[in-house]
Amino acid sequence: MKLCISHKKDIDGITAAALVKAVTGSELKLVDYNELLEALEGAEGYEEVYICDLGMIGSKTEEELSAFRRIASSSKLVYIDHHRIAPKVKAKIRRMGVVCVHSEKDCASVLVYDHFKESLPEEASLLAACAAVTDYLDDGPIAKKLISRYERMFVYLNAGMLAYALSRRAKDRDFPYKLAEWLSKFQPPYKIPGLMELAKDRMDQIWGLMKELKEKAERIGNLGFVKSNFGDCGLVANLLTGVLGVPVGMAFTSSGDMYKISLRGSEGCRWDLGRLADEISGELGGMGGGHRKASGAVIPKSKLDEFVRSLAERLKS
Ligand SMILES: [Mn+2]
Repeated sequence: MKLCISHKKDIDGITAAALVKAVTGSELKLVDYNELLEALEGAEGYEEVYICDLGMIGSKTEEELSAFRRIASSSKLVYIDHHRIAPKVKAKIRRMGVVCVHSEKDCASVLVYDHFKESLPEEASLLAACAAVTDYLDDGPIAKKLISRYERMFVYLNAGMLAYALSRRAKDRDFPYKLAEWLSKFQPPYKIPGLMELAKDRMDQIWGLMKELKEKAERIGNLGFVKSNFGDCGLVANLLTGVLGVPVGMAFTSSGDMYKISLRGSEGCRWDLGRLADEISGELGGMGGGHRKASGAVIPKSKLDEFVRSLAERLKS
């Protein structure tokens, strides 16, 4: 018996799982980052275990490493990923006898494809190429070569359909498994039953949302902001930058007596939104952080106006 634990939240993780399944016949366990440790607990007793597209969480690294060590002592363990990993941790993993396929330059599916290419049909490269597009790594050294085997738009359109269908079905826990099953048969995505309709539905949602944002969103200087009733604050904040033509978009949604906030930066964003989210939320009794152009925070509801004013002020210079 073989097992593949992979990321369930995006097309890269699901495609990586599908390719591993196609080659090894592995059982699949699709999880989110914070569920890796739990999944590792149930991974004993298999001959081979594959872990794909799941970066280690800083605060849990020690526990994850001891789970790796336990599994590697009785099974073949293969770790295929592209998230940043401390060189020390990577060396530790290798010393345990784990096969570690890692590069930050290509997405997990492309690394899986490359690792198994002798055992995969040519068609599998289309799926890896699509995954690279959805993970913003179409510029990766291996991905570039795979994409160039196809007509460019054929790859981008199939990739977009996969990503949109998945986000349309975000609440359906079985959908990632169904998608992995279809992809493991190497069908071009557009032939997957119902996929185009789901993608179209998602486009309708997004188009409607953009129109709604035009009416509801507010702006102070470089900052556009809106309360999101739609859920996906990251998406809304992202759309806002385009709809209002501002460098920074902010969307927030109610969560108990706190607001959850997402910040997104467009091309012209020259501020570190991760640092700003951390600083301002800290000053207001909340918490936050993230990347330069994508970050988040949680703050007490009463502090919302202050957060907006303070952020807009810092985006002046
Ligand atoms: Mn990925």
